Amino acid sequence: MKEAILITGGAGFIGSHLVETLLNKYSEKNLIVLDDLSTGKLENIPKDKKVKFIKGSITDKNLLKNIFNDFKIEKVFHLAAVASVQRSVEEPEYTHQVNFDGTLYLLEESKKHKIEKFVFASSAAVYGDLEELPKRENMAIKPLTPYAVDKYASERYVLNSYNLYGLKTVALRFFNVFGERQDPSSPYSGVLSIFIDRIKRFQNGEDVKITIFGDGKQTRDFIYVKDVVKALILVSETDKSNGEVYNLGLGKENSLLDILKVLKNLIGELPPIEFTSPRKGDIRFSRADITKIKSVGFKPDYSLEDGLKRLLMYENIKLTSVV
Ligand code: NAD
Ligand code: UD2
Repeated sequence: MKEAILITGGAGFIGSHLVETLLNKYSEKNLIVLDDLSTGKLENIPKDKKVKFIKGSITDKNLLKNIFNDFKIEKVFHLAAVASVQRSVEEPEYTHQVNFDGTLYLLEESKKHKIEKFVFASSAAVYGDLEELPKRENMAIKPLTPYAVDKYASERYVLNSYNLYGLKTVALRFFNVFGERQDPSSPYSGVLSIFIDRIKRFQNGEDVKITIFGDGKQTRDFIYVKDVVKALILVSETDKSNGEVYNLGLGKENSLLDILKVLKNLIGELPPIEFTSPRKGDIRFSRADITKIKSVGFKPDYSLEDGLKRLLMYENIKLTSVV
């Protein structure tokens, strides 16, 4: 039987970067990408004979059974999800099936087949709008949306599987991830993907604006996607992480105004900026305490500015100076 690593959601933004890195790192392993292409794209998946793409849903129990019977799955990186909070509010039942039931089905197969490690993509959304900063893993949580509730419940099932059944598991609470291939097409897409899209269109002569909801002083802990991949692989390789949850950000706060300043320095002229009312339920400040993940050896490679430069170059956006 062929040994393989299963990446759910591998056609998506973060998952596709993970597949790319795993392909370079474990050149002898087969990589199985399970994705229903609901938001992911086929062209995101690297073309390589070691990568097998299966189009299907994590809610399809028979499909999961077949995958685990056909391959010797060693590790699971579980990233497939309804990743849009807005969609979770509009479609809570569907979201629950994917974001919760799907996780449970994958855990069941993983347990049955005694895999080596199960890595789960959770979210800083579990903290909700509690004000205390920085966020530590052992702080109170306040999941305010179906998305956040299902992420938290999944997280607990994932972590309890280690204590109850000895399945080696770990969960990471991603803060605000940005980078190449993040889809800017929805108003609820990651703010940096939207800013970069507007800059690109502005440089192409389109009449576009950057919209800021509120005063722009709200902060987020942005982390570049390659550092997210680095952390996912790191926690998958150490037994110290078994049954543990970790925040994943840079541990730094940047306001939208700070970021626009950085972008202006890199690019020169920005599109006009329009300030409008804050979004309902918007969180004012956010920052991760990353002491815990650092204690297992995580060290980010990219500052916010490094990540932004790479993203701008990928998008062929003209920079003012050679960087
Ligand atoms: P994404 O939408 O690009 O990726 C999700 C992938 O899952 C897509 O390829 C989609 O087609 C796939 N998928 C959805 N439903 C599925 C199903 N039923 N069966 C199989 N595949 C399915 O989003 P992303 O930003 O890459 O997010 C990846 C993970 O990280 C998600 O679990 C998300 O909740 C989590 N996360 C992301 C961020 C962020 O800032 N991007 C923050 C916190 C948590
Ligand atoms: C993130 C997640 C969201 C949920 C939430 C929980 C992303 C893309 N979103 O929302 O799914 O988990 O955390 O806390 O990861 N903004 C603008 N202009 C724009 C777009 C956004 O000003 O064109 C603002 C927005 O109002 C917010 C900030 O930028 O204050 C960041 O917005 P976001 O949607 O990228 O991320 P966030 O943290 O609100």
